[in-house]
Amino acid sequence: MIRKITINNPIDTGSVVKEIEPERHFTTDKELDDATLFERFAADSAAKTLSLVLKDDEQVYGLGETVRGMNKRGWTYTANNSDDPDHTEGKHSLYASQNFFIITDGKKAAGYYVDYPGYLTFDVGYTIHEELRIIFTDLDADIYEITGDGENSPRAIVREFRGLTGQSYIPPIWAFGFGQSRWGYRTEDDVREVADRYEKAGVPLDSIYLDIDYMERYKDFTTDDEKFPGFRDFTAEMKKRGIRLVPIIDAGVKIEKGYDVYEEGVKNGYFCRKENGENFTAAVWPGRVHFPDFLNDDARRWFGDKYRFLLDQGIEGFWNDMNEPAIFYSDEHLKEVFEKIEDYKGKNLDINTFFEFKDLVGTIDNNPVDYRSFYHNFHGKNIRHDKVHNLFGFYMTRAAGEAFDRYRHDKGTDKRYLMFSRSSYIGMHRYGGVWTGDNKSWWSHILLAMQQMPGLNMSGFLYTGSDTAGFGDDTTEDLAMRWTEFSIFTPLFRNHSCDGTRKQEYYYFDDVREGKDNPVKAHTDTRHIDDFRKIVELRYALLPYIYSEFMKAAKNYDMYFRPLAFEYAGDTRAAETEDQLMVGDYMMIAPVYKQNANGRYVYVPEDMRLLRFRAFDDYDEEEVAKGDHYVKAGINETLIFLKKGYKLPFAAPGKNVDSMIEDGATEDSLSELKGWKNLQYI
Ligand code: MIG
Repeated sequence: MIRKITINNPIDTGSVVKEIEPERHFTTDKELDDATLFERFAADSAAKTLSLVLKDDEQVYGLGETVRGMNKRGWTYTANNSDDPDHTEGKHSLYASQNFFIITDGKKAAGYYVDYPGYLTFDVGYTIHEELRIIFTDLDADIYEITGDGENSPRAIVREFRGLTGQSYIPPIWAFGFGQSRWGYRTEDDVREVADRYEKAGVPLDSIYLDIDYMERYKDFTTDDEKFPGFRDFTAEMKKRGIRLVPIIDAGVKIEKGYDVYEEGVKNGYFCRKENGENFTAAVWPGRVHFPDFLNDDARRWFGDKYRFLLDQGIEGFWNDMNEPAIFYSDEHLKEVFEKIEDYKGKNLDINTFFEFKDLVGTIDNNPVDYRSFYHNFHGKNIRHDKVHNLFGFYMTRAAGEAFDRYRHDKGTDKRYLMFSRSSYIGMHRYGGVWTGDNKSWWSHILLAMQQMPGLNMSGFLYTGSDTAGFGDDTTEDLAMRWTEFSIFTPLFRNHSCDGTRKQEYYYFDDVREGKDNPVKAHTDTRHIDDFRKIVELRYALLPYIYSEFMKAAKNYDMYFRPLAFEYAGDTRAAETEDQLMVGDYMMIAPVYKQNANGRYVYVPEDMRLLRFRAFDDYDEEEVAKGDHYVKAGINETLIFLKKGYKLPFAAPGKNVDSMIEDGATEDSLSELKGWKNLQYI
């Protein structure tokens, strides 16, 4: 059952697709403070807080893409989409806000969705271990309680909730293949080299991502004529080789006389404005930019149709970046900072002033002051950005999603396009997936990525994955291999890294061995690209399983990745196991995420069959009984646990996804395990 209450005047975020009458609409503080909401929450309108008492055995799951573990109890999380590349335990928010959580004692569960697009704090037993508090900036919200339809397990709650918010985005099937990316491919030849090297090594590859360098001076919907001359031909050339190019789109539009997107935006009033009516200026990659007002229907339609510039050149997928939106600085704030800096000149900076001075410059990016200084035209009203901050990435991606519908209609096709975004809010899951942003090449971030998956899936984001081998900092070969052994199970499987960090294309590590990029001559003849190839091939062999389970989850409003707690109700060991995942209905994974380890402890929640893969055609298997086991997994070995009696559908890997599909196969047939070449069951 779904119940709804409304407090004061909420903003219609567009996240919910089912109209539900609120059973109560509170319009005065007194009414609210006197009520017990959903028989559980007490309100304190002066503190703008709702709170409830958590029982000792209650766990809290959800809140989407955040730091820390799957059970959120014991920390505060803020809904405040932020471009923060340091995903450490002390943080409170990353790029996304998914304000849906479940409270469960392991048997019964109830879900809560707080539909509120501004800054919101979830204190989940942080201040007081026995209390969950939701602290609002303004007490205007729609709040839903979801208790299940006959069944009240966490998974049943998720399904009911997802019915409320609509079906998840489904990408084209090639988007389940492997994608190579790096911020640093600056020319067509750089991209060709990636394709050549993977081809030479026999590693399957479906896509190569284009980061900001393909554009002319970071201008959206342009291509650089010198570095990428003949973009259309280049796209076709790569497609012929079986590789799709996936360009990035940034949220900010460069201010430049004569640049059509800028000129049109100004002329039609499509940009976000300051209080005085002037267009708001911030600086990001291209220097000064304006932000399209994606919340305004006309502006959204206009920006969305701009994707045609690339669609018409044969592009079939995109990633939307910097859409929190990230702000390097605003002119106003920068000016203030420069003025203040004057005051420090010639001063003897002491314990107080030194840190003041240092912080002054440190606060120019993503500053709350800037987020309060521009406005949207949303549902015909002028709304200050901070009140709807967490919707910006959602509406940018919605712009693209709606435009793809129009494009399909105009072209008379039903072709799907790849779309995923960095920033998100519930509702965006209908238009695209997400990647988990700028993680680091740290072992702890393999675990973080695993722990982020269920929360994202709960709120509808099924097409998701992390930057494999890590985005920031320098990777190592063993980290890349272990991370890949996890990422082959994520629907979005992409190796991506930051400009200036150590390279991490899988062939690179052998280049180092051979003395390239390495002053010391090679010490070994061992080639590891073969191991990487075998792991990537295993992904392709698993595609019938991955794709059919993904499609089942999308169609049934279900989860593809689940915590063990959702599967083994009442099993307290399962509930405490947060470094393993259920993948689809029949599989459990337990990736190794520690350096120099040749195995790991695994909690096996029921008698299972363990497959230990060195390659899709080289594996051993054994029966493992319910209980704790130390399971060996050498650096090139991937562990898969299957429910007993289940036969795993398995295909012969090809050079890309298309090559593994029979002529005439459709999305539906493939979801039903028909139309894969050489399908067998193991
Ligand atoms: O602030 O486009 O998360 O994937 O490589 C950096 C450059 C901007 C952030 C994205 C990252 C991308 C990078 N972008």
